[in-house]
Amino acid sequence: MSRLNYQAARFLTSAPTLAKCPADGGAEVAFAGRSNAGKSSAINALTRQKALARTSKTPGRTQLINFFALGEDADHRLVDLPGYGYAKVPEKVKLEWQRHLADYLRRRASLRGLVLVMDVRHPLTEFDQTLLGWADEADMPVHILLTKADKLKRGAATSALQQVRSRLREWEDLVTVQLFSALKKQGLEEVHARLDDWLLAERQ
Ligand SMILES: Nc1nc2c(ncn2[C@@H]2O[C@H](COP(=O)(O)OP(=O)(O)O)[C@@H](O)[C@H]2O)c(=O)[nH]1
Ligand SMILES: [Mg+2]
Repeated sequence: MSRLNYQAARFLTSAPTLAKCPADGGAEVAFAGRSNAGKSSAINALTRQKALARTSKTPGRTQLINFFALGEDADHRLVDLPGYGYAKVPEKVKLEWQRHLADYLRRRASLRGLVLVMDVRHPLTEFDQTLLGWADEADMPVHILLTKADKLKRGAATSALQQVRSRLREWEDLVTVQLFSALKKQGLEEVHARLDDWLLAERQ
């Protein structure tokens, strides 16, 4: 059983930039990942809501940072970051967003951890690796979801998991990895446990 009530998640606000984010108090966990990786679907599965974070077959539309509060107050938050890597976004906009993201990781005091969502069939893209580098610099723990695990046979999924773990061995103090499927609701408890740990930890 998770300690926080993820089903009670509600939309709080959207922000176009870090400067317009809600007050930097309490604790939050941000979800990042390539467009179409399955980020919104993961948030919906974790909160058992069908359309809390919009899912879309047209990736890359959301360029806003969306905040969700777990319950009445806004002390515990999930944050849906804009997806990256969408081809139709102009290069200038991409670079601008990357700068914001790096700032957010460095400066957001309430940010306790990053959930990095990757398609299990296409893990560790170039920008995933860039992001891991920034997280490392910011000393920000990362939990990786290898999602869409339902698209692979069990053996292939397990071997993808092992490969990613071994490629990330140098970061094993900061990074954890698991298989996930929003479609099959696979791996929810493991994510909830990680989110509980981060969101309920005493500030150091
Ligand atoms: N089979 C399968 N498809 C998924 C899963 N998660 C997401 N998808 C599909 O992948 C596409 C992109 O998902 P979405 O959550 O919008 O990705 P986002 O751009 O990262 O937020 C949609 O068509 C989803 O239905 C999953 O666990 N299994
Ligand atoms: Mg999305």
